[in-house]
Amino acid sequence: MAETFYLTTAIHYPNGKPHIGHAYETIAADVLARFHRQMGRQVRFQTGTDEHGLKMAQKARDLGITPRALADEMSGYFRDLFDKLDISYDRYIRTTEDDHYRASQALWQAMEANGDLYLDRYEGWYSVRDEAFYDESELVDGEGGEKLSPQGTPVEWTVEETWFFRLSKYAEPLLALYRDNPGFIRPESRRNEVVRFVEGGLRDLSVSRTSFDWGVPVPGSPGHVMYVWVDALTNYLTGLGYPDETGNMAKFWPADLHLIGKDIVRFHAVYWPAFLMSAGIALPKQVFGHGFLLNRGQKESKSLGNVTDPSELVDAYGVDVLRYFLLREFSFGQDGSYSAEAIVNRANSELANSFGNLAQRTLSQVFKNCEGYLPRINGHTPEDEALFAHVDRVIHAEMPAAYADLAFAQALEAWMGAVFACNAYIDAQAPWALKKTDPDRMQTVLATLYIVIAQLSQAVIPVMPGSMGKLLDAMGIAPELRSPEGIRSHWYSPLAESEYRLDKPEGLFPRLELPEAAGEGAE
Ligand code: ME8
Repeated sequence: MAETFYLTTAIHYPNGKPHIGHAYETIAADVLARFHRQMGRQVRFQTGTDEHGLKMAQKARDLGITPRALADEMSGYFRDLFDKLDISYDRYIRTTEDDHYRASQALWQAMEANGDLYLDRYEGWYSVRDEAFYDESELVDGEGGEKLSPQGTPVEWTVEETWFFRLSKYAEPLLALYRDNPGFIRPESRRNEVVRFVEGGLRDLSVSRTSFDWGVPVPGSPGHVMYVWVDALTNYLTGLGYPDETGNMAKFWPADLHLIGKDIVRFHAVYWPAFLMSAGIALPKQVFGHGFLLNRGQKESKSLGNVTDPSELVDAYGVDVLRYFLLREFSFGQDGSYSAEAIVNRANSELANSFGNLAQRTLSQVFKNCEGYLPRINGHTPEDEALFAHVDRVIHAEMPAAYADLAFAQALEAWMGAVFACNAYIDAQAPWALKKTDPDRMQTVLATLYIVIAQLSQAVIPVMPGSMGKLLDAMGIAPELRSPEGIRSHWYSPLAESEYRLDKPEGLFPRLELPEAAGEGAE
């Protein structure tokens, strides 16, 4: 049976429309999902929306609509965006779905059966924006002397009767988990933060609310709804059919990767494994906290209102340009700042001028000088062999290792290096000049380029599925050859012998112009 790979993004709060951070995270997850599928793994990829909690309830109240109506409307925008971004999810989960109520209540009951839930009075600080409880010692002073959460969001004093989860009991088991599985939290800097936090000691966690009713009801405790993070985290199990332990649960759990942003690492690397330990469920293998995207150095957030609609970026630059840019420009674990200029420069220099031009020059020479028939190979020179060796190393060793490690920028840098090598080769070999002097050699040079272009296209399908699919279609390369193994096989000669004929090649990546409003924002 094929190896499985289960990966998830965070589920997004649909209290507003999606922003660039949502697009970034989901694109990265999609690239991984597509990469692992290409490697022959059976992948399950889940994303969706996190629809309960006080933040949703308050936003709906402000708008004068029900939280469900708000969730229905906004969740649709997320789903539409993900379709537009070519996200190949297997399940789009909404936490207001029936199966999610069942799963959350089952997890609750399992924690209760283990003696980890008790009723008490909560008094402390709560941030609605973060949907998080904070200790007094964690708070910072705002400019006006008011108290703020460590994320800089407002906090309010809350007094309620609530259920508590015995988180304190799990400090030692969690530290053992981090010690025994150094890869459990990545990158390293986030792991260190979490270890320090847990070493400082854990207090029991308030896990239900009585002051509002927009949530999953606590089983057997009328008036209590679950703290939104309890049900939110459970989504990763819901999507596999929990509490039914057979089927997809047996096949895909534990998750291979929870891909999330750096602000919610604590929930995934502390609370979530503690809940699972309590319920006797295996732990996910890895939590990766990626960096934040800034718009010209400024934080973008729904609550601050300086949000760029990612859907407009797709309209302006194209979906594959945006996918490529986001993964190429920033080192994945770190923060990054984007702008219209950065997108246009990257797209023009690397996609239009380097790769696009390489493909266009090669295919149009095949079209014109060989009447569209694939050129014949008449013995390779050491220069051809050196190019093959470079491209092989990049696409069979460097890129897969980098993708698997979530080092997307590194994978694409290696790819660009190979594209440069191809451009240097075409300039040095000058096939256009060989047409008259040595047509056999011209054929070999174009055939060599045809092969490496196909390989390089295959290697970036996870990042640019639409454009690379189009290019490989035009080149006559069958879908079953579009994997590292497939493209390694001897497909060229059979294709050339099949008398396959190229159509007039179309440019893949048009040169982009800066929008009129350049300098004033990326919108
Ligand atoms: O946190 N750059 O939802 P959310 C990059 N519902 N990533 C960003 C970002 C930015 N500027 N802003 C946010 C939640 N993110 C919870 C998650 S999971 C069981 C529940 C990331 O809509 C953020 O870190 O506020 C998170 O991973 C995701 O977008 C959704 O954020």
